[in-house]
Amino acid sequence: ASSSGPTKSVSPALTFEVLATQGRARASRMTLPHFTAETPMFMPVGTQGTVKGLTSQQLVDLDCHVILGNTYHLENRPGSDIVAQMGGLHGFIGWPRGMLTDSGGFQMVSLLHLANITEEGVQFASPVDGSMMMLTPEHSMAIQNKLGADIIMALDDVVSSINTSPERFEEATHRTTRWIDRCIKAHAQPTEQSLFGIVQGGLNRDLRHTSIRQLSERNLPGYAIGGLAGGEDKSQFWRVVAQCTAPGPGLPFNKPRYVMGIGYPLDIVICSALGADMYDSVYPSRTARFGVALVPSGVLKLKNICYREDFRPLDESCGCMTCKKVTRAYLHNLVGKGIPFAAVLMTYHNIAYTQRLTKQIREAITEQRFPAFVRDFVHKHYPKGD
Ligand code: PRF
Ligand code: ZN
Repeated sequence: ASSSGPTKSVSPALTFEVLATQGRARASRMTLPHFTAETPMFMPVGTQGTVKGLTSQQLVDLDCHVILGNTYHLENRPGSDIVAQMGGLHGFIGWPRGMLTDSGGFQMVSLLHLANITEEGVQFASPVDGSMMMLTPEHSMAIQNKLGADIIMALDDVVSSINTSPERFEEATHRTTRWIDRCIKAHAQPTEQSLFGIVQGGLNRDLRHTSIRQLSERNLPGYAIGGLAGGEDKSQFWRVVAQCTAPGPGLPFNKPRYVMGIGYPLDIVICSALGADMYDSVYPSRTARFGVALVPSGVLKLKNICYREDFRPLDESCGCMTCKKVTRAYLHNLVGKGIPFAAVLMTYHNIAYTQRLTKQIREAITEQRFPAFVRDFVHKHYPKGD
């Protein structure tokens, strides 16, 4: 690997080693307590302890290295104490490989719209009985310690990158730093679980700079880039990621970089070119449930009548269980009738597509042909050049 400075970092519960680079892109190995993952990687989201429609074995078959769980949803029901009694999230859902849990604040703010953020934490009305509850950095750490994921996320003050005042962005950035110190202090198992910090700062260059610097000083096992994927312009989004991954002022080269909430294939390719390593999103699985298949040319909307007598697989070049066994015409029929099995077949294919994409990215970087891979990917996605 060609770079300035160290290419490896060793933390008590995470070893990260950059194996190959091309431009800013890197192919790396990340050793976790439950699995040795390869990056760039995509982590399917299992919000309720399940990637909807798929079994753990299918996720293994699909070569998923790490999946995501959510603090907030599991604390609500069944509660982290019950999960802990079953050996943590790994035991609860029967998943043998890497696991990452998000801290909960973003889910409450983005999904519930009922949250009120103060210095103490994120206050929200319980969706179960409407009573007021407070998620503090300490509480998030206690829950995530009980869930036992390989990687846990700091509680951050997430604000939408659109329709937010500059003052609120500034407050959120500095509060996220104050909260990371509370998270570090409260994290009870640093030798078993790695705490990642989350860079905030919206689309503001100075705030992002401050956040990067303050978090890097904490010398954490890894870092996330948060506050994006909220509907901002692509050019702004890529500029912020590029700032966070820039050699020198950006995040440390020898630590994993996780762009939160990213799942569009094009975003995964571009962010990897910019030097990011990890992504998560409900997009591939959610869009599958809406009858949308990811393919090299973009998407197929299976509800469309044009598939009624289309006897080809979703993607000739895929070879996943779905593509081996069934046709577009069959899926069109199931999707049109709202039959749940359609979601299983479609989700399987979309996760297969996304996992293959990240594998191809890793191989292209390793074999020093990543620029050609990016050109080919973009050309297939936008054949008309627009
Ligand atoms: N913070 C946390 N989780 C997240 C995000 C974030 O900024 C995003 C991006 N908006 C997705 N998931 N904690
Ligand atoms: Zn397929």
